[in-house]
Amino acid sequence: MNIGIVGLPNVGKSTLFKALTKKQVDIANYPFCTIDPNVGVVKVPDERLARLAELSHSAKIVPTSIEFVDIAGLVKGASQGEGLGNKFLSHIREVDAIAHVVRVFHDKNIIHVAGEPKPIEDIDVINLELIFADMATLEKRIGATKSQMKSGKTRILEEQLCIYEKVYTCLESGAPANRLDLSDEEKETTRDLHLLTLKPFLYVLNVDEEMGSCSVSRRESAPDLISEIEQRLAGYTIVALCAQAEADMADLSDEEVRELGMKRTGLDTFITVAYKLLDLITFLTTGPDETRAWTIRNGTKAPQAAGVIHTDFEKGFIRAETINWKDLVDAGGEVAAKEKGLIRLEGKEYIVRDGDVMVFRFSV
Ligand SMILES: Nc1nc2c(ncn2[C@@H]2O[C@H](COP(=O)(O)OP(=O)(O)O)[C@@H](O)[C@H]2O)c(=O)[nH]1
Ligand SMILES: [Mg+2]
Repeated sequence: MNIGIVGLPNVGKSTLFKALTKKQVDIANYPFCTIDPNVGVVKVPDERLARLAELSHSAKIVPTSIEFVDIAGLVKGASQGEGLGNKFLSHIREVDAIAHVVRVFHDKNIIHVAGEPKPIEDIDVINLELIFADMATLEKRIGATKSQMKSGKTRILEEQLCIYEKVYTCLESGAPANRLDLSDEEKETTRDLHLLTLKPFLYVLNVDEEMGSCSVSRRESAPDLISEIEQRLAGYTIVALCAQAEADMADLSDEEVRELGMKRTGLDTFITVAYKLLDLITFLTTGPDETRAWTIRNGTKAPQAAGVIHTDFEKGFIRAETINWKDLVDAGGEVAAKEKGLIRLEGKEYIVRDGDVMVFRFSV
């Protein structure tokens, strides 16, 4: 599961990526400098791990991770092959979700492709390119479906056509397809089209350092421009951060960050919401060897969750001793939690919840 970092050139995508991975990538002050997408595997911050590790006297902590892809700048006309157009669009097609970086910061030394950053217009430029690309994909499919129907109308084809047209109408109105509340069945029908705007979106506002890193949901602290953007993007997840400050902090120790009065919250918030956007949740295992976070898709049942650790755990699954991490910490440990009857025995149909601490019983 991965997230593609998308946006106009020079908005701070590579800077954000560098902050994420602490891995030096090619950052230069001109468009199209990033041609091949860079992939970075990033630790997901999780406060629960340290708390559990303390409780279990674990020798080590193993966080879970997600993958970010730094995709080079999209420009107006990309869907017509402008810039490095089609290549970029095909990179976007390969990611599971899109983090759209929007330049809000001011810096006259850094060229903006359209003269000056106008965040709302910039958002539309990118979204329109993605929408145009999807419309082209759908036009082909609608045409093919119609000609298939000429040689034999079936109910399935009619239903498919109806769904394709519904999505097309949405795009035509200028809205991304993820604005539609498609049923699971409708999503299944459109899956093989790999539509760009059907992927989940999140917006990263790259703000001036003085604006600080904040979650935009704390509206009272957000400046006017951000409120305006927030209204425009109602319904989508938005994170405001200063990519440059986050990248600078990536090279500092925790102590130095504290001394400078800075906070890493922006980047951590971004990683956390990206993880949620992918519909991923974490379950935990803890013991003297290690405390570890494991990633599963929301809705995964216990045996399949066990299978993430080891295929034998899934094949020979019997049951899972399960407790919420906070209950375990509050109880003061496994023994006390057992005495209090807080550890549940869950079977094959149990749907694992975020924050479950699990011990799998299995036989092979
Ligand atoms: N002032 C300021 N400059 C930034 C910020 N983020 C990135 N930049 C600068 O903007 C330029 C383009 O950034 P880059 O990450 O390469 O943009 P990309 O084309 O979107 O990948 C670089 O010179 C960065 O140092 C920021 O938050 N504030
Ligand atoms: Mg770049």
